[in-house]
Amino acid sequence: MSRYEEAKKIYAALGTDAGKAIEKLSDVTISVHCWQGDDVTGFDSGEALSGGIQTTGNYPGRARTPEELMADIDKTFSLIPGKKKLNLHACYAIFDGENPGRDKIRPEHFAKWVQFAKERNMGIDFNPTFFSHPMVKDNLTLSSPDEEVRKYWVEHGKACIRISEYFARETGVPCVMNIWIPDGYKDIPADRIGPRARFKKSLDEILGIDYDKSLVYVTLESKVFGIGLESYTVGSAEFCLSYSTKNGITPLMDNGHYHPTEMVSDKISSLLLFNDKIALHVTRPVRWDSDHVVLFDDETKEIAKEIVRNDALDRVFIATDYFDASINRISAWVTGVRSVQKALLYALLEPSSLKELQNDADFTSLMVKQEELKTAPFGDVWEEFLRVSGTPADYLTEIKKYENEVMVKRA
Ligand code: RNT
Ligand code: ZN
Repeated sequence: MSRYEEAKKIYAALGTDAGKAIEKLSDVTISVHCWQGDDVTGFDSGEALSGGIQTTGNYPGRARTPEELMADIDKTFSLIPGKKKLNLHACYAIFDGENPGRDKIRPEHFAKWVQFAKERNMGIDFNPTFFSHPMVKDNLTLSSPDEEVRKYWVEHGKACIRISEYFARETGVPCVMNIWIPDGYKDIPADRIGPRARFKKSLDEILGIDYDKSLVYVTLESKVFGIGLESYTVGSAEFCLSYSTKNGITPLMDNGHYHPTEMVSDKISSLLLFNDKIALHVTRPVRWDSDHVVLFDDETKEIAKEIVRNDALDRVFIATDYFDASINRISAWVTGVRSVQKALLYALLEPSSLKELQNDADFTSLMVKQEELKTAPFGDVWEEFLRVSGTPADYLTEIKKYENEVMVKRA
């Protein structure tokens, strides 16, 4: 008997069907962020990364051109099992001629990405880029008191909705367009409501354009603070959640965007009760919103359990969001996405009988059963998932080879 067959029996005795878990996981799409490949640099502005987010490290091999990034995405995706979608930022526009500015970017500036996605049979998600740009004034964009600045970014938001529609039409897969602004203040503000009122107005203006809501899902990502923006963030949790609920868009939670003892895993159920869809940025905050590579750790497992237990795999847009420049970037990419998938598989292997133990107030058995599951032969089921999806279990050898043959040559 193979290790997987043995494992299947053990899980059956625990009350779950490992074969069904693999089948379900094969159907889950992960929206993979493109920005791990080049340290969130993009191609459109030549500006340093701003907005209170930071990539650290200078491991060799950063993708410097669209061609290099596409090649790295291909290598990365070949080592990730299951269904994928490509998550782009507006700063990854590819200009053949002149750069018209972020307020005037058009679908044609993403034609090469569409071709790339179509050839690989996948959809595209999108993000307007409200950072790393000279029009970010005093750390403000959509909430700026300078009307010229605010309007510029409103136009950017509208342009991005058009591009998102184009992605959806071309690929045949709806596009999730996520709005996140870095706007905030380093020190104690004198007016907290003013910037939020302007942000609200800006969002109203962006969403006021006529767009096809079956093609574009607009999501809104909140944040607690950023580097240099420690005292006040315009797009706080309360703001973003209230705005989303009131305006029928989708809330997005990034698990690096809350106070350290606040857990996104605990928030998912509440949001599911009040929203048709919700969106996630899965990351790993270490002491702050550090965007470390996602690992198969407790909180990632707990987030996955909440999605699976609540039967919400088709209601949660799962995207990754991390950037590590201190290790091989492709390995970072693959490890992070595989960790999310491992967590989902782990959750899919949880027996539903645990809920009954909770309702029967049998917390003794609940604790023992939960601990028992931790040492069940999960790895053998994961390896079977890799096998059926035709992905090698060992990705390190392949990546080291690519590093030597391709990445180190990028001087
Ligand atoms: C920043 C947010 C945001 C970005 C990306 C690049 O704190 O998490 O999602 O990471 O848009
Ligand atoms: Zn995020």
